[in-house]
Amino acid sequence: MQLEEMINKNSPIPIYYQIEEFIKELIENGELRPGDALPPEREYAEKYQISRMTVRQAFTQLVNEGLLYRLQGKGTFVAERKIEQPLQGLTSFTEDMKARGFEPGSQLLHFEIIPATRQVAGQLLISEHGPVYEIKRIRMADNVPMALETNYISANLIKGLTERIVNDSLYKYIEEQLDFKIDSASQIIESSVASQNEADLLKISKGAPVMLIQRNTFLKDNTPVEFVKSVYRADRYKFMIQMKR
Ligand code: 16G
Repeated sequence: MQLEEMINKNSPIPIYYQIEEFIKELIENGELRPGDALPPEREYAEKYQISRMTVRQAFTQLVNEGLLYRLQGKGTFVAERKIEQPLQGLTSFTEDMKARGFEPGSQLLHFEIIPATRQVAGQLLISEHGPVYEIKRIRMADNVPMALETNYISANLIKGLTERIVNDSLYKYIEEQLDFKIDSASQIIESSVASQNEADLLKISKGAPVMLIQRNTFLKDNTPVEFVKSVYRADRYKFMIQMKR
């Protein structure tokens, strides 16, 4: 299909939006694949007799949605497909990545037992200043940074954590070594933009869209087992939830 067959200049639908839909379709049906370069904006504009600004607006929108990315001086390219994460199951990062055929990895940034702040104590239902592990990790799929994760875990509940353990899977240790049953969680997801530090660690640009996720996880008897704050790349992740009426 050609763009001129698609573009209807008399339509009330803005042209930039029609271009967006056209490019989305090319990506969806595999005519444009991850890593492929798009024709320069100027070429598009001339070929289809539309203004360069309009083409730029369409490209920018798709960059913001994470479908395209720009490389300075090189052009605009098709991004990798986003990882679609179902929200019904309570899974670990390691399990999620393995299920998708990615090699899970972590880079440990910080591992320390600290006195719980009021917020952390409130979330974990322990006394303020009680000992908690503070664990900061960059979570990776095939060596590509996906998320930054900060876990707070009561050191009186989950004993014996080490740097080696959290370089692997925390949930595996809790369930297989300590024999606790991780049972339920509640999660809050909100949108934000990457700070300079987050951008450096996630290898994205400052101000790029990210999702902030807060997870409270509980054992069978409702004891809080972790309080986690994560920053996920919005260009690589989307969340899916099934609903029933
Ligand atoms: C996921 C969880 C996080 C949990 C981690 C355990 C979200 C938003 N967060 O990243 O709460 O601590 O898995 O992963 O999904 P691990 O067993 O691989 O260490």
